[in-house]
Amino acid sequence: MKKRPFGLAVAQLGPIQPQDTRAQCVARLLAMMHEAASRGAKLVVFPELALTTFFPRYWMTEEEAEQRYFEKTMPGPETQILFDTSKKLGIGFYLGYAEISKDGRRFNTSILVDTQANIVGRYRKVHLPGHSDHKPQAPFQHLEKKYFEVGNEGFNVWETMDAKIGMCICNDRRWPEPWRVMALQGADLITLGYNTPSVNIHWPEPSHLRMFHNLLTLQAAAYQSAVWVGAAAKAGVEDGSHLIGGSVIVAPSGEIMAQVQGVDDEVIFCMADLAMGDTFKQHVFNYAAHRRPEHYGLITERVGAGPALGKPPVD
Ligand code: CDV
Repeated sequence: MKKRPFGLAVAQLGPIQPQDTRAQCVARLLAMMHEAASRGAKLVVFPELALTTFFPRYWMTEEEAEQRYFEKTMPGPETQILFDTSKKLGIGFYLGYAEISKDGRRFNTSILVDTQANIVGRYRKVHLPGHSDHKPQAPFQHLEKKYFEVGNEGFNVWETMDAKIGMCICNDRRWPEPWRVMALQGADLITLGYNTPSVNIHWPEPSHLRMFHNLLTLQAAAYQSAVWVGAAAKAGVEDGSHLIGGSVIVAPSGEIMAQVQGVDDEVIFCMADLAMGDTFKQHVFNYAAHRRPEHYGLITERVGAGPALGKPPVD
């Protein structure tokens, strides 16, 4: 099978402190965009909410959050330079940020920008973890359900940059459904950014499980969806709260092809052969030949688990 090389970079961000400015964050993203381009990348994946600290850890009014942390336009005054540089270097990018839509709604959003700096796609996060009430007893909050609406544009794949590229964000990676919906659009590559705290505020989860589940979901999903995965974390200690990091590039075989070494700003790169996904799609995961959707109805009929449907055989 003819190779389909695609230069894929993932740019992990070290911590962004609450006092750090947009301009400082953008300067760090630009430095990594330059490095990614110099290593031959056609696309660089940045994290979820890459322009600010992970602000859902703080209780504040929605109005204050909008003022401090949300983007009213994209590109905006501070982010225009990312687009100008992308065009100059001929590199596309995935960027996560807090979006206020034209009609004033708040979403946890990512965009896909092509090598000519056109915004070709937008994804608004569907699976919002955490809570909307104030939990003063918790070491920090996880208020995505307070600050964001559930995304209203579904899980899409865009044909761009000689590939079929999908997007999701952070918690989405733990659920099989987004992967399958994007795989059913023939995705070659699925991109995502994430902010995963090292502490689970809801139960005393052993800390090693945080990274285990991160890699488990990314590797299983890459294999079961026959896609490449570029997953970019925000990492390290933000204002006393540690984020796990662990950014990776995973092949459709489920193997990790590149992984960060630390919890600072770091670019990883792989010349991904998109044809590897085609092989899996034509054999073990030939969906047209082997899927049996007539037996998957409960996936869309039920939200939570309901009664068991098994009965003794009658014949
Ligand atoms: N930003 C996230 O969506 N974080 C969640 C945490 C809260 C578990 C995640 O799934 O990593």
